[in-house]
Amino acid sequence: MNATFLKSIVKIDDLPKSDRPHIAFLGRSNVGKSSLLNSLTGQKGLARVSATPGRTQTINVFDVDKRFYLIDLPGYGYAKTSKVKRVAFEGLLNQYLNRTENLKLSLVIIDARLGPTDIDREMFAFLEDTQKPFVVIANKTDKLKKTEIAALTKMLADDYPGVTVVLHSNVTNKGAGEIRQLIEQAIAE
Ligand SMILES: Nc1nc2c(ncn2[C@@H]2O[C@H](COP(=O)(O)OP(=O)(O)O)[C@@H](O)[C@H]2O)c(=O)[nH]1
Ligand SMILES: [Mg+2]
Repeated sequence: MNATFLKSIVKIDDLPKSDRPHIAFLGRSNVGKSSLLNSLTGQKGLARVSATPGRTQTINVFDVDKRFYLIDLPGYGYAKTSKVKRVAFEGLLNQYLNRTENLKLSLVIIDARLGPTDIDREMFAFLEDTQKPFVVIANKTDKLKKTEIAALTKMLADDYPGVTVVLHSNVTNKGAGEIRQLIEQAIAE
């Protein structure tokens, strides 16, 4: 997957006008959205990986072979930014989700160590209610024991039957092939 950085935007009107498919990376700050984008494209420095949560307050758009876009969205539910900023930024995320007609798949990344938090569950409910296709990526599985992975898998299967869950780690690259396949399937539809 050969991706190039296209632009960072802070206003929804600045999204590309093309009707190419979009694949979105969603999740709380620091769950590993940018790292996943880098590992899927095999380009380490592509999306900036930040050790400081809440830094990505823009929508970063990447072009893949002039076929589709990878969209690195602002992290949600980050409480430490100022209240005003937080609203604006959730506004941008909301606007994106409500207005993008070509959104073929959202990869909702969660921290496998925590499991889905309340705000992650709100996001799943929003995507279900608005009938937007999504899969859950349980990231940082390198930090879990086998029994913990099994428990998380069971919890997600019980709470969200029918939702595809991929166990992933940016450290071991586990799950990356499966995610690439899901992306290719989604843009082919
Ligand atoms: N152990 C481990 N650390 C990860 C993994 N993915 C991301 N990280 C780390 O988590 C932090 C946040 O990652 P980043 O991609 O910037 O998250 P973002 O805010 O969601 O874009 C960085 O320090 C990454 O190195 C993973 O699979 N395993
Ligand atoms: Mg990021």
